[in-house]
Amino acid sequence: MAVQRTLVLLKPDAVQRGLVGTILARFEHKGLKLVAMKLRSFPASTFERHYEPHKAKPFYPGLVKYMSSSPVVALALEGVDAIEVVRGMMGATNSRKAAPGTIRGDLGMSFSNNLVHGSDGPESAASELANFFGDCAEVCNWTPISTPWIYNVAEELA
Ligand code: IDP
Ligand code: MG
Repeated sequence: MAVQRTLVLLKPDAVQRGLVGTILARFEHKGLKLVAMKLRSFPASTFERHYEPHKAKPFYPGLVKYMSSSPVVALALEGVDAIEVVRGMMGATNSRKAAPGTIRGDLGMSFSNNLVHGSDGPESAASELANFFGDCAEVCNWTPISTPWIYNVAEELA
């Protein structure tokens, strides 16, 4: 168990479909802590860096174009095992195959336009957070009053 930070993107389709509040509420209700948030039309170069591991894939040019076609909401979320928790909440990449109860499974029908991104490991989380939030100045260190009710502090946050 470790407290982690992860990068979440509410992709252009989530913003265009008016699902920002719905998706953000799922993360808040789960107990993940919001530590940074911005809505922006990021330049293509931001997504070229973000999707660098997929550079050789045939869908890469279309993916960069889609992500820079409309505003995106970038979030930094924090919690115990936050990376895995968020990935589970997102569901499978292909929204048509994503399990009911997941964000993609409940709200989407597309493989490429799949509403949400979440970092897939500690190293990608660190580089993705730096890409969207620069240095730590844009991330808020704070303690929600709900923390001792969300966690067993002695067991899970010691
Ligand atoms: P993930 O978002 O579930 O981690 P990745 O395999 O990392 O999935 O792919 C990054 C993004 O690229 C996906 O979320 C999706 O938007 C897009 N993508 C992945 N595979 C395909 C594909 O085969 N066709 C079209 N778009 C794809
Ligand atoms: Mg991925």
